[in-house]
Amino acid sequence: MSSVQVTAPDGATAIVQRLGAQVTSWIPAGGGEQLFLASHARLGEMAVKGGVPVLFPQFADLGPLPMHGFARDLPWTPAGEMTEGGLRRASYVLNQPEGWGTRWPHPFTLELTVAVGGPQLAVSLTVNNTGGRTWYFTGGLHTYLGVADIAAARLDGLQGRIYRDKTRGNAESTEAAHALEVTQETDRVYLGAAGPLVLREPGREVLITTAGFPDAVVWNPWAGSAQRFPDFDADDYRRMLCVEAVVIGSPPILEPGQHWTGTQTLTWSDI
Ligand code: TA6
Repeated sequence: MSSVQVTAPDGATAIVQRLGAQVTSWIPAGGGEQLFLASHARLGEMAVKGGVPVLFPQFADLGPLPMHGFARDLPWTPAGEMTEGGLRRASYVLNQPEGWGTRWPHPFTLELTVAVGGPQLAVSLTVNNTGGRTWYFTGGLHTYLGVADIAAARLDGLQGRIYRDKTRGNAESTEAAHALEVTQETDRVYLGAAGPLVLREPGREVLITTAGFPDAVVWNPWAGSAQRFPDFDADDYRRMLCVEAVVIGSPPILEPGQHWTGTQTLTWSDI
């Protein structure tokens, strides 16, 4: 099966693809779809623009690996589901593939847990060093939040944070906006911005909290850059804002047998 629907006792649902363990839909109890999915996304065939792609062991182009590493392009193995405290939890694992040593010489196991119920979606990534040497990684959860119209969306919680702006050669600035409006291509790594952040638009708020992820990325390609994406319709950029939970500035260093966990929790409210 290429995807699984995870359903909480109260009817909240998430859909998780086997490819990349990518969450591609989240509908909280009593609400509508909260995540963006590109209009022409080819689910099950490739990592798609939408939902929650898992980035490991490299964020973007910060190293020699393909953009955002390889975890999003590999099939993960379902590792069980359970109901606990009103949440339905589904887990997926990814072991280092056979013969992978030439691409990434460090044995690892990843575990992704998706917990859905009530107004919440929580996605947790655990990285285990199963080898005999110490290594480090960057990465995170490249969450695409859906919005009705980017012109009316605001992101609160970043004021005063230092960010690297990829659209200006990674120049560093301090965020001045109390409520960030996205009016052009925006591609920023906010360092030490663990949140909480709040995405607001008319009639809706999404509270974004994290544990373990120290940094945040805010990305919208805007009309120009979005033209390069075969799975985007011309107006798709207006329906999305990526608010990513990431670890970039201080990569976690894992000694043999050590693990690291990061969680992003999204809480929807209808205001
Ligand atoms: O996280 C932001 C970013 O690194 C952008 O620079 C942008 O290219 C985006 O991710 C999407 O990357 P992708 O490899 O999915 O096209």
